[in-house]
Amino acid sequence: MEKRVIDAIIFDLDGVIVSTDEYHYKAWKRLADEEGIPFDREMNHRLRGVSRMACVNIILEKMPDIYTLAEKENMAERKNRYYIESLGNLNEQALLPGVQETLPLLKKEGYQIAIGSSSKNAGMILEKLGLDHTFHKVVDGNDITFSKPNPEVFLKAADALGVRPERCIVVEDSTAGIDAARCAGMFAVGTAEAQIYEKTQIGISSFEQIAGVCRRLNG
Ligand code: B16
Ligand code: MG
Repeated sequence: MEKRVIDAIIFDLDGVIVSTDEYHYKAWKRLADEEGIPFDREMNHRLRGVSRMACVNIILEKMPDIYTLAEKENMAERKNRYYIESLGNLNEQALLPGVQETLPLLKKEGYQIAIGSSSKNAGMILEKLGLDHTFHKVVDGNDITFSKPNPEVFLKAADALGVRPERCIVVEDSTAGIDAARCAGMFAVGTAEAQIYEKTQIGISSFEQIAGVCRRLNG
């Protein structure tokens, strides 16, 4: 493995910290079924990490001229309503395995930790999970102009932490997020389906492995 000095770890939110990726899927599925638009889990993979409106455009890519911009915006707003409804009972039980134990450990080892999420709901989700004071910085969909695969969210997180991009690790479950991390010059760690993505530099199968990756990189 290449050697780097790592000072900070930037985590994606949906699908890395918390299982809200499944809630996103169910909200899009409900909308698509109501509209009679074909939608399955395979298409859902392409929605990971990208903004709400970009998701609408992916879902409608085989019928680009059927819906007006206003109708598309309405679909995005409806999906968000379904999504927020489904988050009603969200609590720490939705945290992905290993998160609760590993985050304090990384902080204890001296790493800066941040969230770099495309979601505009990130603040509310972190609050429900009791993680609103855990990360040193949170950069989300409200802070950026371009969503992943654009590197903006991760570059802003590194800047907020005061850490150079090459000293950051990004942990991501989406290919768009891995592309964004590489474009930012950061070290890209992939979980879930991003474990086997060609641009992922290390794939991990459990969250606890992040501490080991940092130690190995720091030599
Ligand atoms: P919202 P992440 C992303 O979050 C999700 O992966 C993606 O599926 C979603 O469309 C995007 O946030 C926007 O979310 O509609 O809540 O603003 O994975 O970057 O944490
Ligand atoms: Mg994600």
